[in-house]
Amino acid sequence: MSTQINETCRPIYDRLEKELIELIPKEEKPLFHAARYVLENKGKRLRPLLAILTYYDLSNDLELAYAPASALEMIHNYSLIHDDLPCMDDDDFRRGRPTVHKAYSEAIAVLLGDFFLTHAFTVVLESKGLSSDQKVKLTSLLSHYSGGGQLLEGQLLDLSMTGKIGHYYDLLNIYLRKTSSLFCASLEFGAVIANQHEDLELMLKDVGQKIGLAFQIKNDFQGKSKDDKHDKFTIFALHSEKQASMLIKKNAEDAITLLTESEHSFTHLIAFIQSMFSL
Ligand code: GRG
Repeated sequence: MSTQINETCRPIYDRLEKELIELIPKEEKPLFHAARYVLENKGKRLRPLLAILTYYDLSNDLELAYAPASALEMIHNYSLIHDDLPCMDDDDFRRGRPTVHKAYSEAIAVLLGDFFLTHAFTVVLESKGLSSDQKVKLTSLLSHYSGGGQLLEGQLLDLSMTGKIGHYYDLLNIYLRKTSSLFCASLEFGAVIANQHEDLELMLKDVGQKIGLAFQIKNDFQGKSKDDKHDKFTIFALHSEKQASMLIKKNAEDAITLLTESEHSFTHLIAFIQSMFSL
């Protein structure tokens, strides 16, 4: 990320890190120990940061967004823990440390994923300062985007395409589900916490889809050698590296255009997206 956005986001990032740890129950139980092992190892926190910055640009406030944004990071971590399992992508390392099933056990990894998934809903429902109506909308977004038609279907389609080459729309279908879904949830979270109209949510969903596509294609570059070894269906089955780079730029720029054309001023969100894609 650029220095400028790091300076803007640093206090938000630091506060979010505190919130994430605070939200894990304090008891010394194996599951909560493993939860701290995962969350103390810092990720980029893109999904909560996108939610918080969307809310900030719409309201000029930050406070109300930290807890619900943390729920998004919990869902994301659940999906990574399960994705790393031997029956899925079978990875030994995540963020430079042994994956949960390696550091603890497969049983703990399954249950920790389940814990993060369920706890995310508790966190939203117990978020301070939100109305019941807002909580219903947020939990409904969470269950929609992490559910059977989105994140889970994306993962299943992704696994089922191993060793095969599909059409571009097959790839889009996978990427929109396995990756864009949580970006859509993040941006829509920002709008709901700021009590905005549903029309704005629709536009932000569009933005989330484009950021997710750009992000997944960027991720394909980073994981290319491993994906090739495992015969994964990625953008490189259909496009050259040059075309893939153009698709990253096009989707990220289209997302920014949508935000720029809005009646709201998404200054911080746009700067963050620019920093994500070095625009
Ligand atoms: C197993 C329920 C279940 C879902 C799996 C999200 C997912 C679906 C699989 C993870 C593997 C993968 C390639 C996901 C696409 C999204 C992605 C690129 C995740 C990595 O996100 P980052 O880079 O990770 O934001 P950090 O570590 O920064 O949080």
